[in-house]
Amino acid sequence: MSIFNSLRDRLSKTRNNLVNRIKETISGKASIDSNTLEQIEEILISSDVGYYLSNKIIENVRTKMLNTKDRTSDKIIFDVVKSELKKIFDNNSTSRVSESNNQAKPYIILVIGVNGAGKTTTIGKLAYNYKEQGKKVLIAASDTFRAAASEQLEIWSERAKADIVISEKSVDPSAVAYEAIEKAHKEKYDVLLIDTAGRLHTKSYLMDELVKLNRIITKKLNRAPDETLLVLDGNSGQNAVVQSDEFSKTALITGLVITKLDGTAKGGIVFQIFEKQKIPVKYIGVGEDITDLQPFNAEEFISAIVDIN
Ligand SMILES: Nc1nc2c(ncn2[C@@H]2O[C@H](COP(=O)(O)OP(=O)(O)OP(=O)(O)O)[C@@H](O)[C@H]2O)c(=O)[nH]1
Ligand SMILES: [Mg+2]
Repeated sequence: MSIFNSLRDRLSKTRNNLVNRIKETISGKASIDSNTLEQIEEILISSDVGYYLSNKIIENVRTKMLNTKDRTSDKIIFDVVKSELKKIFDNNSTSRVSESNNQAKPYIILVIGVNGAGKTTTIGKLAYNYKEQGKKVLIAASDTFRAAASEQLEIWSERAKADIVISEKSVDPSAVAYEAIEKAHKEKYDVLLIDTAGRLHTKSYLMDELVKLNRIITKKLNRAPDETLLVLDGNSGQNAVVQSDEFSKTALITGLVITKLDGTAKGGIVFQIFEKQKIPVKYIGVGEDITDLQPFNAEEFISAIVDIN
């Protein structure tokens, strides 16, 4: 199965919600009227594209449809929706985040987010991807907060055949990260992935801990982490937008990972988050297995959820 087909398959809940429902809405209509466009707008909103973007897309569809003779063809509607969705990512020039430092060695990736978003799973998948590329990979268990966190991460490190630093004695996440950076330098690792505890932005002591972790890493490295990935659960709707706002106040996020897109009909959240934050979506999680992380490609993603053939 090609990557494209498998992506389409994994995103089928969002796809069915969009494609099937839009088709049903158009089907049998002699012309596309305002009422129909409103219904399509509702469908976009129900996929979590968001009110603002859905409205903007439909207004553009309306303008383009006015100039089109054949207003009943599915294809025209889908083409316009598709090109409007693409525009969201094309307007990338306002991105406020500098490119991550790809050349650094060890390349340090800090993974943050709220409880249960999929941080540890994403680290396992990333470790596996890097190992597949022939890199030497180390993982740091800086989630010292949750009792079973290290064991869970250890299982992932074994699956990925990556090494791991777990501190027996320290409960300080910064100390674990420090130790892992020393080891990564000494033993010439290519990549170091740092797992962190889930934290709600409302818990200020945990946010302070994240600030400290960043400070210690930056001091030890003489540079900021090369990548700070914020992991967002694709099912969490508006909360994901709030989380990206709040975490941005504490850390310089260089990329987003949006997980669990296989289990939701609301994959449109990807557009809404990008539109609001202008932080690049680097990866998407499309399942629970080690191979279920894909680099995000806007064009492929959009094709997978709205192409009708
Ligand atoms: N279907 C699906 N499940 C996922 C995906 N990513 C993570 N999960 C599941 O989400 C649950 C939570 O994942 P974790 O990786 O433990 O999340 P976490 O952010 O590390 O959680 P805490 O450490 O408790 O904050 C697990 O059951 C994972 O299997 C995904 O892309 N698709
Ligand atoms: Mg975890």
